[in-house]
Amino acid sequence: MNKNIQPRARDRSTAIAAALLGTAAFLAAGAAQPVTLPSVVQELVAPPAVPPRITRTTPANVVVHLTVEEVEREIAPGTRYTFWTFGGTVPGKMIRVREGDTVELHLENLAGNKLPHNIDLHAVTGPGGGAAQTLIAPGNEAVFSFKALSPGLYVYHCATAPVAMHVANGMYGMILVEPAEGMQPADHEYYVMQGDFYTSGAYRAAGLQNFDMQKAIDERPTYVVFNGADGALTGPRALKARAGESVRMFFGVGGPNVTSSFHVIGTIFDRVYTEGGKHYQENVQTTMVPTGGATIVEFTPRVPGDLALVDHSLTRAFNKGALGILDVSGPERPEIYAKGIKRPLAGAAVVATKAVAKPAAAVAVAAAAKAAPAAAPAAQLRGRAVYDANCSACHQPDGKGVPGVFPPLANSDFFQQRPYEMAHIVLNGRSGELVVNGEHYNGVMPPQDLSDDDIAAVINYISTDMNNGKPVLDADKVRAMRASRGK
Ligand code: HEC
Ligand SMILES: [Cu+2]
Repeated sequence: MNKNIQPRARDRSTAIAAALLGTAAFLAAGAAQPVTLPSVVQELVAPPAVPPRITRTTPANVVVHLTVEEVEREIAPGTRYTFWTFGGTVPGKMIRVREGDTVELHLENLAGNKLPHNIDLHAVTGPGGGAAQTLIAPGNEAVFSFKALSPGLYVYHCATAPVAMHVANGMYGMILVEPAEGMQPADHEYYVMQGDFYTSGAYRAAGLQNFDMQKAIDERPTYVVFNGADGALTGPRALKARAGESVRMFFGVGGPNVTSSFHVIGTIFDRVYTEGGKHYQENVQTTMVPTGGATIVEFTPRVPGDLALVDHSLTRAFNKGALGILDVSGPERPEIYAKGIKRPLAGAAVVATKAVAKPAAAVAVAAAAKAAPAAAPAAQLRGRAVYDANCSACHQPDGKGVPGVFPPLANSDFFQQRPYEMAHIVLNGRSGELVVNGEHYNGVMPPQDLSDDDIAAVINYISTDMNNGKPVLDADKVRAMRASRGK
């Protein structure tokens, strides 16, 4: 859409200088508005919320005030990053207009910002999508108007050089141009965008992280997340619906580099407006969304439970953050979705029954362990995050393991005897005969690819929160272990 998103240095400084002259001159030089259109001010709400459906049946002049804000906040629990944003959020605030509307876009680059920015909207018909008209230094406002000719869901993004860096720092959002005839109502509308982030430290490394340009050029993201942070749509921030209610998602990919195989585990999309355009496909499992592209998906959950939004390139979902939850409430419908039955094979019955009885006694101890005061809340949070992401799949979210298959980490006599030595197991893996709480195990634990900090954090978390013990390790000790194993 934009041929000159990377203006030569001279053009760029000219444009910034022009912008510095101020809005009055800029407005005088700008195209006149058709005075006949009624003026409407766009309501802006934070994602995953969406501005209300349009009920107007005639065109308007829609005034949009977007502020560019450079803000430092968490990209993961305990991990901070400086985001560049449209409206203070990633993705930027969603704009919703009607086919035939004139959009009067006011872009303000706050005085406290460090860099020039602009906006290129894919909904614009014309070179650069508004990039040249809106390129401004901090402390300035640009006003630019365009007519929304074609209905659809469109990405907007900053197009200031280096463009990939501005986008990688969160400078993207979406504008929905509703068709003139309007859209059907839906019980829930949500706004979700995927983006890839490149930080100097590893995934979930603690503290303030810098942008890593080389990782971006190599397209090796540290994070691939929905709505600008690991966990932006999970836990208390999960999306919500009741079974039988219709859900519409406006889903886009800001990038800058990674496309999405967008999938919601546990549902089938009734309709997918492929690439955010006019026509829909029906009964779709996974839809491909390019960077700088979008889709509208509609579905109706039928049974209660957690539906997981993922990029079905799954290491992104499970190792880089591209995971969200739609929490569906409502009555069970066993005729649609049965809970099923699990039982041990005939030969294994004795072992399983014996083992299942055991943890019951340990539950009280585990509950007591939970009450133990935390040494350092930040380190403990981090340990928990590392545990949830790397250990819980096998050792179970509550640490009680699976009898005869995965040994317990909660109230484990084996762990309690030499807690610090357990870092070796995490570093190097373990296989062979093992006895935990009198139960025999003979499995394989693969080595875990974690930083020294993360290994210390997770072992300390298991010690304090699952075994009523003390923190036992720091990163230096893990480093020494790593060196001594030649690993
Ligand atoms: C792929 C499954 C898997 C994952 C993931 C996994 N483990 Fe294990 N873990 C095992 C198995 C299997 C054993 C028993 C190995 C054996 O039989 O020698 C084990 C044993 C252990 C033990 C010693 C036994 C005990 O109960 O105290 C510790 C400690 C441990 N794991 C910690 C972790 C930590 C910490 C993580 C996450 C960083 C983790 N494991 C991730 C499968 C896993
Ligand atoms: Cu920018």
